[in-house]
Amino acid sequence: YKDPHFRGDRNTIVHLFEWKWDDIASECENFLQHKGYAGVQVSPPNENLIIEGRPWWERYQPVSYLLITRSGNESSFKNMAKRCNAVGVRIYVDAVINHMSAENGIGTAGSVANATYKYFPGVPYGPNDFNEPCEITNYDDNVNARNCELVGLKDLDQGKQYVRDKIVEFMNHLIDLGVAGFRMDAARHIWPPNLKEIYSRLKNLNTQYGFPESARPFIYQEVSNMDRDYANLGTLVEFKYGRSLSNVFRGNDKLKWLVNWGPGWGLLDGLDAVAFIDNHDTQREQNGQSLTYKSAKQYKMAIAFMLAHPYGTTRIMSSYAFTDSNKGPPADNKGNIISPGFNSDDTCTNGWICEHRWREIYDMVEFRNVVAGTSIENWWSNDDQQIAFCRGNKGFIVFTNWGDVERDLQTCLPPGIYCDVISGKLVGGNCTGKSVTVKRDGKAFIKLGALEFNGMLAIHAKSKA
Ligand code: LAG
Ligand code: CA
Repeated sequence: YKDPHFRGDRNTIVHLFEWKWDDIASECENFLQHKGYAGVQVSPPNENLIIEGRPWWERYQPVSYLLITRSGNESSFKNMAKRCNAVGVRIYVDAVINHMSAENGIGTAGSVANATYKYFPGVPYGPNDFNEPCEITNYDDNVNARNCELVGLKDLDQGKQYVRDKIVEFMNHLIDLGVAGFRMDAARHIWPPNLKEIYSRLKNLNTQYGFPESARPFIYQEVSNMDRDYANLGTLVEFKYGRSLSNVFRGNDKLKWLVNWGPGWGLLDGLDAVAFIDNHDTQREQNGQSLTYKSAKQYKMAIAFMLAHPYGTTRIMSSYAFTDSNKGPPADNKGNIISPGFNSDDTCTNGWICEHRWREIYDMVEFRNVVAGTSIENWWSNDDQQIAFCRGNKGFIVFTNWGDVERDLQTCLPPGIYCDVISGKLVGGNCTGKSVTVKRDGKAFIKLGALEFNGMLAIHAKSKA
């Protein structure tokens, strides 16, 4: 359950938050495959409660397991999985199985949600399929956190065979349709032995979509405190990763201390972790600790560091613009989601931010592919806010968060002229941005000013002029 089944040396899952399935299919074909992205995390695909004003969080209020939402229906989902897999991009589903909706109403497929009496005929679930009502008041108390209602959401009893059967049926249906794995929403609120049984009954990934025989789905669980009981079952999203790294790139800590980034900073083992800077929740936190697209320079540095560093399975957030934290995706007055449009420089229009289309970010996804399998060598720091390191003899990166870098540094690369992939790129043998001349001893004179547009410089084996 810990292998994401990426194709080749590709890396990184991009969370295309609230995107429509048809748009994701096109994005796999037109953009993601060419930039080396390995997978897409999609918003919950099953029917959710329609909530007044259409906040994004209505998708975390399930009404049934029918695959009909504002993102599309089952046939568009199937088409997306087929087209993305065909170009080597995997699909990971956000699986909301801890609970059903908190309120009464109608779902996106027209099913009734009777939360008061706990009838969800679209599944169907009835009152006996839920835990006794109580409110979660102590996240550190396993019984309270797992058997009570998370913000009032009706809490399913995964201890019941019937409930597990319905969940397994739902997830296996998605495996049939070609998905590679699941983000387990609210996993911390589900008993590990019940999750274990659910995972064990999942089918192997569908070989028709290019997965190897006996491939188990990739599982990454939303657990905010590190808990071995969950890490034994699959991987975990590592919340500390983005918070600590954001703190560093905000200037509250020194870059030099990143020398032992990883378990040395209290993080999980990299093989157990999905690493990310921000997600759809943390980017909405009041006085949040995580950098987001709103602090672009610092944010791009944190992401560049994440992608340059070998730790973890990496995930990039791809957002739409918001100030009101409840605001749903760009939509017309009937509530239909408006597709992103694209500018000539690859960035998005129509209210979509599309961090994954920012040049510095996708160029670092390529960097990570090029250096796959190598380790960090020749770590350098000025003992303060400037660092540099090599990835084997394939890549080299420099950061400054304070003061100008103007000195010779060891790049570990074979001699030659390389294009910096942050300030520009290699086009027809020439660099559109800075170039770096690596001398015979592997050293190069590096110039990177603290006030430049970007706070990093990166070269690699495939950016040689
Ligand atoms: C998650 N991870 O474990 C999601 O990442 C997170 O976004 C989900 O909460 C949560 N678990 C439950 O799936 C989101 C919003 C909540 C929202 C909830 C249900 O962050 O704010 O709650 O989805 O839609 C909302 C209201 C609450 C209200 C509740 C029930 O904000 O005030 O009590 O609905 O009506
Ligand atoms: Ca629960």
